[in-house]
Amino acid sequence: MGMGWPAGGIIEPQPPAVQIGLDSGLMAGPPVEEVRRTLADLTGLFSDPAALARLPKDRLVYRVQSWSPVSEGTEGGLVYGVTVIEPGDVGGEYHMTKGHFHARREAAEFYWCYHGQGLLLMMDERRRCRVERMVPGSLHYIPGGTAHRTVNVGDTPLSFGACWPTTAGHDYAAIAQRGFSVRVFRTGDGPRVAEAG
Ligand code: S6P
Ligand code: ZN
Repeated sequence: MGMGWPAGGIIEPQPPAVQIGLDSGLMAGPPVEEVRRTLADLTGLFSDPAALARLPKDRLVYRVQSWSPVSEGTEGGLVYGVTVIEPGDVGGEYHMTKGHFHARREAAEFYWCYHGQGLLLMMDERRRCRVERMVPGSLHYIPGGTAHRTVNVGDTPLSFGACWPTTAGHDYAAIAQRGFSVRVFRTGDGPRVAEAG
C-alpha cells in the first residue's frame, strides 16, 4: 500500500499520528522525539558563570519535542516541534534557548505560543535585534537570515509550537561564539532587555 494510501474502495479514516495538547502544547504519539536541555548542556549561555556554578547542573531549562515526517534534508518537507521552557533564571537572566541561525539562511520559520509569557529575540547577521512578546495565541514569523532565541519571562512554563523546512538545518556556532546582542534580565518592574554588545 506504500505511503499509507488505500488501494481503493471504501476509505477508512485513520487516527492522526500525533496529538497536541492545546493548553500545554505537548505532543503525544509514536513519531514524537524529545531532547532535554539542562544547565549542564548550556555552559557559556548565561552571562554569570558564578551564579551558574551555584546551581544544580541537572536543572531542566527546556525541552523540545518534534515530529519529522520525512528525513532531515528532504526537499519540500516540514518539521513540527514544540519547545517548553521552564520558569527560572541564572543570576537574574531568564531561562532561554541556545538560539541559532538556520544553516540554509533563507529558511524561515513560524512560532506560535500555547502557554506562558515570553520574548522572541530575532537578530540579523549584522547583529541588529528585534524583540516580540509571546503570549498565548501569538503568532511569529521568523524570516530567513535571522537568528532566533526564546526567553521565558513568566513564572509558568513557556510553551510554543514551531514549523520549519526539513532542509533548514541548524547553525549554533555563531551564537555560541558571540551570543545575541541583547540579554533579558529579571527586575522588580518585570523583564529588562539590555544591550549585550
Ligand atoms: C527549530 C526551532 C525550535 C528550536 C527550539 C530550541 O528550528 O527554532 O524548535 O530548536 O526552540 O532552541 P535551540 O536554539 O536550542 O534549537
Ligand atoms: Zn529555528
